[in-house]
Amino acid sequence: MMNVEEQKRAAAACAVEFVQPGMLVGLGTGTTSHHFVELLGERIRGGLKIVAVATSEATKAQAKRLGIPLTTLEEAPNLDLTVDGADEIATDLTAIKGGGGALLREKIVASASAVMVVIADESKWVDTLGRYPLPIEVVPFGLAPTRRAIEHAAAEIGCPGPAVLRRASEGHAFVTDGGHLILDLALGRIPEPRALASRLAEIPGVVEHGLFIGLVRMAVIAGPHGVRIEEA
Ligand code: A5P
Repeated sequence: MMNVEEQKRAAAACAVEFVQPGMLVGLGTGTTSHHFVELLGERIRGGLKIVAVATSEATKAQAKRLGIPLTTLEEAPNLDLTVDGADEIATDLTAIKGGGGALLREKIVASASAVMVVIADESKWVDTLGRYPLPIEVVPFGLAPTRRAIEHAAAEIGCPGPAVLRRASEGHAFVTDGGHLILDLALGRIPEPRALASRLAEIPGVVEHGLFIGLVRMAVIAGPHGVRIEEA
């Protein structure tokens, strides 16, 4: 029986087989993506030729260490495939991302990709999104009214919950690679992700939210006994 770390590794190992020679590949962020990048590095050492775009400074550093050739979306605006983790993925393949704080770059990279594949252990697979607090990236200026507007928007669509400023382990506010802050919106349940997504997008001060809707083509889910593929 696989433990959670082995499940993450197994999902990553399955997805790394989707990478074909010559592809432009988006590299996700987080502990599951970390396995994927490591396994991709092994394939590259074995002769695979691809070029990648990283979704965070952390992933960029890992890819550089492993000798994975990197480019930017300026050089390569159309990617073939992005493989990334998720905090939650629902049966309709809508997802919550941003637990690692990289949601903005992750969403830009996923949107620039022909195919996005999510890799996850079974604990991320849910009927309804929302048990995991929704990360929302905001600009520091005007944090208090932005937070109030976010809480108001959530209450309006019937899922009230506090938006809590994310802190780094040292206690100060967590700052994203783009220099923004994260508010984690604890809702418990998001019955209508599309409605919430469009309300959040209207709020000045919100840079991006962690709801990924219509972006995920395939999910590779690993449970204690093996891996399965869910398709949209
Ligand atoms: C990073 O910002 C996130 O979107 C991650 O992809 C997500 O939090 C999953 O991370 P883990 O693979 O570490 O659970």
